Amino acid sequence: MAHFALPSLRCALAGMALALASQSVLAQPLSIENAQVRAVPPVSTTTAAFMVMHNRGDSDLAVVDARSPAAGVTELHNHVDVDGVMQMRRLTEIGVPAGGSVELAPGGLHLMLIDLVAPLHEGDEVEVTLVLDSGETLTLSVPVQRIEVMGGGMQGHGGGHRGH
Ligand SMILES: [Cu+2]
Repeated sequence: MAHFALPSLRCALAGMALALASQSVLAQPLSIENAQVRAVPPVSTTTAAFMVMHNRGDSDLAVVDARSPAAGVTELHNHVDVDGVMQMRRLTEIGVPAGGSVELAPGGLHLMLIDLVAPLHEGDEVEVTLVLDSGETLTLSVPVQRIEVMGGGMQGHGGGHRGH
């Protein structure tokens, strides 16, 4: 009988471990959902990462820097409409209000991965570390995914850096 009881005990333990893991994430004010890195052709030396940032804390926070071993430089970016032309702008921080969330999505806020050290393939995992204004860091393993282009806004994205 003990043999049959074991698997469910293991399940319970795994469940507890999961609960503990998510609790430690919650102890950190910032939690990340839906993170993804855009799959790009091998010739491309830049790509972008998107995600939803939730601030579970009681005070506003800001992501002030990001880095990744997959890229020489990682920057915080936004798209702005300048006289009808979408341009990318580097930001010094991305603020996340207390109890609120901010979405990094194609055509808007994103993390820019510049000078990729190697081609990224769909299905790869890219390590991305976010640096908060508190000095805390949060390291994520972000899957590389094909991201459909919605509308023409993203057309200028890849060319943005090359075009300057
Ligand atoms: Cu960008």
